[in-house]
Amino acid sequence: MTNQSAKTGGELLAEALAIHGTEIAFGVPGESYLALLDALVGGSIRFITCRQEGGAAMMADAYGKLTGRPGVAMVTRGPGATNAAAGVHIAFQDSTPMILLVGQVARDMRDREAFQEVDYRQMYGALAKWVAEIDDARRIPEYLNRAFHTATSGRPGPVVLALPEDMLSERVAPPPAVDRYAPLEAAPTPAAMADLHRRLAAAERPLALLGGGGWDAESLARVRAFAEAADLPVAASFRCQDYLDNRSACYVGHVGIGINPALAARVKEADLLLVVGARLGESTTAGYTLVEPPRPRQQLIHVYPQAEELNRVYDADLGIVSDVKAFARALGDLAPLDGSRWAAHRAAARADYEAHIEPLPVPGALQMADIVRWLAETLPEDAILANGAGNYTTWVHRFFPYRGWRTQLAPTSGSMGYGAPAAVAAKAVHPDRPVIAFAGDGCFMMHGQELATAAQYGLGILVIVVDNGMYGTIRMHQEREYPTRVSGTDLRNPDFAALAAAYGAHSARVERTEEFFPAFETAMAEAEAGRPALLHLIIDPEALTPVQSLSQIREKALGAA
Ligand SMILES: Cc1ncc(C[n+]2csc(CCOP(=O)(O)OP(=O)(O)O)c2C)c(N)n1
Ligand SMILES: [Mg+2]
Repeated sequence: MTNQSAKTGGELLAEALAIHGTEIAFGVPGESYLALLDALVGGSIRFITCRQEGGAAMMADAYGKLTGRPGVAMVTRGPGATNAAAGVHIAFQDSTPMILLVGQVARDMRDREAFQEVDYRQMYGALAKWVAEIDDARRIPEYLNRAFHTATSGRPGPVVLALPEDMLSERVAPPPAVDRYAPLEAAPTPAAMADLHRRLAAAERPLALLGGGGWDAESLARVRAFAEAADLPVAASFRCQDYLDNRSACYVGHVGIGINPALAARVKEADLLLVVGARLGESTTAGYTLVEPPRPRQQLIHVYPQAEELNRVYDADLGIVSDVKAFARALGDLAPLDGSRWAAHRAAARADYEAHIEPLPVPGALQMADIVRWLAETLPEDAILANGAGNYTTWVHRFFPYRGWRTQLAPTSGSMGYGAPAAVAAKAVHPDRPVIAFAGDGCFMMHGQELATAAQYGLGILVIVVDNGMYGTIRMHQEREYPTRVSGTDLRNPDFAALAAAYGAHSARVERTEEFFPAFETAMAEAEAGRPALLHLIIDPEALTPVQSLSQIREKALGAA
């Protein structure tokens, strides 16, 4: 190369990522993007080498959730890109800013179905907010500028950029760099806020519901102050339980899977729903029954950062296109509301919530509710709890009072396996905070190999595997729909403690509630010293839900048949 100042596409890409604030990238290497990997050598971006691209993409999602900035994952073409899909889907459904960089075949081989070639625009068309392929290294600053803005503006979400191999290695005269991205913000109009104030002031049984992307701790503190001043009951949408400190007298519970029936009734009977940031998806609305499309019975004020989402499913009485941060600021400017009319309603809803999180005894020697309540008392406030999908999540979601923004990492897409990789990313972002992943025996096997990543980088996470020897959630549905006909849901598991030990993690087997407490203390001491740990909890298969045993679910279904 004669031109000394020329740079490779990989170098320009690494520079652009650094300009936009990327500190960590999660990935699995591939020969399709060697020039990008090369550009990371000696640079400011830390590359965390993962064991499967799904885990890498989930880590990028968790990074995006924790920092509010796009999490970056790097994967190879074909199999790498297809493995990463679950993480991109999570980021889409959770409105998480994320950028997935995918190696691609060389430009002169495109459209021949060359080795591992995939058309990412088609493949990721329905899973990502934006998909593009960068054909010209000189346009990298332009594409990255758009990628960071697209991932963070309006409804945040994942962006996929395909990178032809020869584009990454080509040397070009560096184009002018761009400044660091600054997400754009839509704010509510004064007229909309005045309308909101009028409607709230006239309500008898209002209920606020928080969820979705784009929040930060400061905005949520503003919402909390507004709610507490107005005595307004506030609920969390599915898996957004850490948005409002659950100890606030205004917090009335989780509108998600396993909803408190008393809260479900209150959502239905509310005369005004103030929904901020949440889409009102299937899980939050109990299959579109608590709030019925297209004309809910409740008066609906829907605040959302993207106009297209408003009036898409629900015809709102007042739709407000606004970023949640700007909306939270505007709430602070409203004239005070007199909450005396609904104060008793709020207090009753709060009492229902408090009763609902009291542990209930279940079959067996291991009582998950007691363990989770003990954890809530023992863990510092900033501890981060991650999980994937399965009935084991019910114990955490129901009995753990979340106390701060982003102390919960849980996918609304219900993607199994998310807990362990999310915990790895959380520990990389917040080395000083305790990070605990909950996983089922089924869930852990999906991305549990990222324990090796935790061990490699000295990331002291604790994974709590709740082992009931089955894909419990599906068995539950099976017993409801096809009682006694067990099909495809039994699991014969490895010895999880031995498996963790093989990864270099500290581990222990726990069969009784009282064994958990000392085992936890030892595991956390190991984790604090930078060694990942795993506790293998054996739970009675009968203890399938906090309220109904497996046999009770079966008997009920047989009785109804
Ligand atoms: C990736 C993925 N595959 C399948 C499912 C369907 N699914 C939901 S929960 C579940 C079982 C989870 O089993 P486990 O982790 O052992 O938890 P348990 O329900 O037994 O507590 C399955 C298979 C899913 N949500 N995600
Ligand atoms: Mg299980």
